[in-house]
Amino acid sequence: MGASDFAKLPHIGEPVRRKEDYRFLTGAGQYTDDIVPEGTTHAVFVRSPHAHARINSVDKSAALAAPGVIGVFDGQDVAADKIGGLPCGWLITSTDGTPMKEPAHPILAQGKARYVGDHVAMVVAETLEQARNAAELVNVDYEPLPAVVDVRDARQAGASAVHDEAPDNHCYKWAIGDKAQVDAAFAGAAHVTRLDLTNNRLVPNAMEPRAVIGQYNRATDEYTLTVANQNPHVERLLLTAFVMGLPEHKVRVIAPDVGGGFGSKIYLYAEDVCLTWASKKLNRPIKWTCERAEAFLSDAHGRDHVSHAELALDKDGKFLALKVHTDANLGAYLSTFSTAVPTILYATLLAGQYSTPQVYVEVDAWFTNTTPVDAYRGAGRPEATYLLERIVSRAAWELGLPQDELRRRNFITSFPYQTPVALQYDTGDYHACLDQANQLADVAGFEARKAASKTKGLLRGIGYSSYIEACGLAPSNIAGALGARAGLFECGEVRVHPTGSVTVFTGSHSHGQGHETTFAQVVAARLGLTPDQVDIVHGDTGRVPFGMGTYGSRSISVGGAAIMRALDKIEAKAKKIAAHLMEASDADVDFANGEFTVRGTDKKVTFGQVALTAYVPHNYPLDKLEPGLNETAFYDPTNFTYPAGTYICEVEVDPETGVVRVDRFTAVDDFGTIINPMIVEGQVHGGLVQGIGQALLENCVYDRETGQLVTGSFMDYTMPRADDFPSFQLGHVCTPCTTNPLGTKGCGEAGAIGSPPAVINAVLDALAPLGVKDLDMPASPHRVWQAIQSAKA
Ligand code: MCN
Repeated sequence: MGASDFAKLPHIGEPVRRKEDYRFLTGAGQYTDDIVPEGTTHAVFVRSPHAHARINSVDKSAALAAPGVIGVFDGQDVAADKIGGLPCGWLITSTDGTPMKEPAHPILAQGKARYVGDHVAMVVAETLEQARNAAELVNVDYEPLPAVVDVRDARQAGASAVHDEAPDNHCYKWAIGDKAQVDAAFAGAAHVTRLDLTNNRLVPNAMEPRAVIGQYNRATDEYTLTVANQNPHVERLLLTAFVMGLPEHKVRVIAPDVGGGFGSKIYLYAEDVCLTWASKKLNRPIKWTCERAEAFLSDAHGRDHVSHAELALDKDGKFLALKVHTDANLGAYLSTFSTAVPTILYATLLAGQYSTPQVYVEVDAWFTNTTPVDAYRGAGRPEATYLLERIVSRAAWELGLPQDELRRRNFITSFPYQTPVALQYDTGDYHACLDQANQLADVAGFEARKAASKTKGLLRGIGYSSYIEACGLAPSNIAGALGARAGLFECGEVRVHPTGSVTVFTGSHSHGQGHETTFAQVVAARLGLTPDQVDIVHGDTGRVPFGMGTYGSRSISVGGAAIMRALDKIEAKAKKIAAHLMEASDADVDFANGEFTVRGTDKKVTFGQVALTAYVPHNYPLDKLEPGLNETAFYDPTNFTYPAGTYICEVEVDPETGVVRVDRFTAVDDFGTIINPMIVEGQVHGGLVQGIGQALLENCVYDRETGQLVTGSFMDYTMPRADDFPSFQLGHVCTPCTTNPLGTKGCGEAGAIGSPPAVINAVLDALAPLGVKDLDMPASPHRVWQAIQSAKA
């Protein structure tokens, strides 16, 4: 079935209420911490209080003698059992052909601790309190060493080395684009706009903290790892093949209800391995649930780029070339996907929505004594969009053009479009998004609102951002060529029951995105059922055949497409059964609205009759047909999907206090065919809140001297709240994706990608009369006030 026929099916585009919300809203969800296997013990981690320190010794004796303690483990125990380090899933090759530096990432520190929060020991006790008390008795002899936390320090000659394997802290130098062509274009430019910027480090804060239960069954020699995770099969593969050396079939990974992830639950973490490993040593189930302050130290952080960009334009404001250099902070160790974020997921997006003929991007990635950095909602694409959309607005101001006008002059208008940085966009209508955004945002009324703000002593500004992202990760052949150490297909199994209801097993994982509803809509639409007749199962390697999980807004476009493939097989087999029932050739059978008909006759049978016949095969052509109606498909996409849109933000700034208030925010997105507009709207709202949060409030700060995490709790790290936002104005344009059978483009990250530059551009527009030309995120009152004072000075 083609994407255009699919879009016309019943339930597609319907705002079906989320099936999963009944259990969530009535307290019937089953999160990892709700699960208490018989005999559960509790783990507490002893974490380094130093950003960098030699570990001279770990004295476990007092902890081992404490009440209730049944085990204390440190790096030496890990080494003795030959448990490997945590692997990195993406190999980046430097421009000189050498592989990235890949120092070992032990699950419990060996010899050195490399960031505040690094795991040094694990205490297991009968109760959580006993484990906590005993953890205080583990006596670690640390010898503090100098620490580097900022890339600007890490890259200095003579900086303290985080790893012996990378004495200059350099992990890799990577580049994309044609430097010579870019230099030539700059030589002939009428105007060059330059910009230095920092993309601030963020701490992901899912509502449910990470949680793990490790269990071992002596009778079967099998492990069960229950973990708040976004991709249980990937977790199992990494754990078994790369770290513990176990056969995959002896480990079952269950990710039950998961309360948000935003990327931070993609990875194989040290805690997951420690609990699995120790559950066999102690022959007891072990549970660990992260504390909120502990999560600030131990969950992979996001962003943290320092960049310089230059945009060359001709006399008419047409972009000639873009040149970017980025220093990316990877933290102390390479987290699972960390190395792909500032390269593949970032630099390849720097063409944006524009027909810039030449783009050259160079990335240096550095180790620092900080928590590892990895993908966080958007992963690389927010960093690309922030840089590009900031420099485009700056260029517009320098040329005296309206922000939207310069964008219009440079939009790509013909598809497919091959960018100079590897990606090929299949569809889009960037003018339509911008036009609709201008209309919804009532840009025509901006000057009047600005005058009204002025009467209150406030400065009003307007900011644009026209983002594009690549999601639906990923064509395995492209990902493999770019260094991925895994395939990125998805798997779906459709099991039709004898009574015609359906259970679907998907390798995608829902942790807030509503898959139980939208995937059911897709299956119901295809089979002529209601969404209530379809159940979606995910998050269990023991039930789902295989899966690559959820991140990169891939689930509907890749996971949904795998289900569509399985449905194609179901339909083909069901037609054969229907043909047998109606004594016709299956080539003459059509299927629509849950009914099989024979072309040119009035014969018909229902999907329910066919399902029953599949399992009650009396009088069945067994030589031609197997009983049963159960099909599995794997789908590997041929391209990414390219959601795009224009966001417009309007702010009021109080020049006396530096306080910024977002007064209006308009987001017009193109997600191709939309399955459930209500869920999509919720996804956009969530993304916007995270993006605007980064622009105005959230900031992860390390002390540059001591390496201590200064923003280690919600007292210092400002999470956005509902009253920080206006009611969002949303609009949609639809150019269906041409490379998947649903026509969908991912929507889960768009808001977080498109919004930060819109906000900062709006603040800069408001402050322009005061001479403020630059501002880094977050535009906190203090920072805005300082910028105003410096401009005055
Ligand atoms: N959808 C739709 N029509 C479209 C596109 C999507 O109806 N054209 C629906 C999908 O069927 C799905 C939801 O919207 O129910 C999101 O789909 P998709 O864009 O495919 O994204 P994923 O399901 O793969 O979710 C991942 C994405 C990412 S990468 C992050 S990070 C993120 C996000 O989703 N983390 C989230 N949204 C989140 N929402 C919640 N509540 N919690 C998180 O951790």
